[in-house]
Amino acid sequence: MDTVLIDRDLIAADHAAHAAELDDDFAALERQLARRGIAIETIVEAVAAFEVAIPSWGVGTGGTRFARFPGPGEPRDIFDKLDDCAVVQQLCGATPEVSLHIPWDRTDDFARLRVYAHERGLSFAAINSNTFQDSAGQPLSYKFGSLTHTDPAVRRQAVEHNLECIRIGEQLGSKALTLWIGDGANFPGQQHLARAFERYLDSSTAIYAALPEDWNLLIEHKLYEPAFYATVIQDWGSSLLAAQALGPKAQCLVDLGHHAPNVNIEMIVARLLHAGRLGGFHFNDSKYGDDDLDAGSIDPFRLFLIFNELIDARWRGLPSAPAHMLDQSHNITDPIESLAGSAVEVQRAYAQALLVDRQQLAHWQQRNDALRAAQTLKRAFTTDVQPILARARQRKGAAIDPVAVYRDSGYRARCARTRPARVFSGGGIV
Ligand code: RM4
Ligand code: MN
Ligand code: MN
Repeated sequence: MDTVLIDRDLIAADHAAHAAELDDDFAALERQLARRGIAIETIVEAVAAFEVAIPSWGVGTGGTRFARFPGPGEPRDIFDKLDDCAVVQQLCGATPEVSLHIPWDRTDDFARLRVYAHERGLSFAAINSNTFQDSAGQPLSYKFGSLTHTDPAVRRQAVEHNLECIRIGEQLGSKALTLWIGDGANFPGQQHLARAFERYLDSSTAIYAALPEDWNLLIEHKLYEPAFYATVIQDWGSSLLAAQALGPKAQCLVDLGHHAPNVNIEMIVARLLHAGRLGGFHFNDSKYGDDDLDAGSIDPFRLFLIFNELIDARWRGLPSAPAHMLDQSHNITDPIESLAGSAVEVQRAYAQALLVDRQQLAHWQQRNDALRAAQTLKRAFTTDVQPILARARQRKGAAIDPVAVYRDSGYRARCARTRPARVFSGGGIV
């Protein structure tokens, strides 16, 4: 990594300021875990190896349907966005990959972009196509759908866009295309529900056929929005049916925010693991209808329960390595702070899940001891793993206190000087 955006001296100062306190807390946790038969070092190593990709659109300030309140020094293009992503990575050490969105991140020189990323210690995760908006110069509109549109010419255009995304992804070194469409209906009767799904299968078959050998197609479901009555790929059932129809490279992607409140997402994860089709996650949190709040900010227990299923599957020897990505929109915080914080929250859930005494859990489950089984899970969830997370960051040269280092760095103020504000009005999804 040649380009350093946060002064290394600041990180050294952060380590010096927090080392003694961290050593103390770490030693206490080490003793506690040793009593439980857990070697803390194995957990630190696992956490240090854990990565979660950043969505390029996550470093811009988001908005709601009602308004967007731009922050200072917002990234102007994908090069600026990569700078911001590199800062997140420097702070938390867990986010070396970036997921692009085309056309939002279009540039005329993707080879240069790859080098630019590499110089900042970054590489590229799944590439995302976008057929939920019209872009300048596009001949046909997606107002009434894209891959499932009633007009075959629109479907062709949408397929062609996805093929172009694959070509771009190949130049960048991506290994997956994420397919999320906004297609659906606002009125009962507007769309033939069965035929729309058939058209989806037809269009996605053409995309699947163009996938390079070592690529995956990640199919992302979402229950509603922008379509408010019916979404073509509405749920994990539709997603799984499509993946199974397409072939082994087609996998389901679970965006946590794309479910109705109270849906048992860990159960969905268990089912997709069973089917061998869990391809990846978009981590975020939600309370009502929003799908892009910071991971772990509302319901950290749910995040833990999802990781519990993943670790359990690993424990049982199921082959599965789902891609991890954040997918958030930051309306009122500095996106860099939110992303670094969210990466840590995802790591926290992972570390807690690694602490579950699975032998004991299996024992209580077998005896139908509901209370003891629940307590076994809760014991792992309520363990304060902060010293483990901080130790992993310290060892990787990231910050022990990422937000403090970031604020001391003055990075945003520097950006505000070099990136002139653009004038916006109205709302915006990201
Ligand atoms: C969608 C979905 C996709 C994301 C877009 C911006 O709700 O989560 O993954 O690419 O938003
Ligand atoms: Mn998503
Ligand atoms: Mn979403």
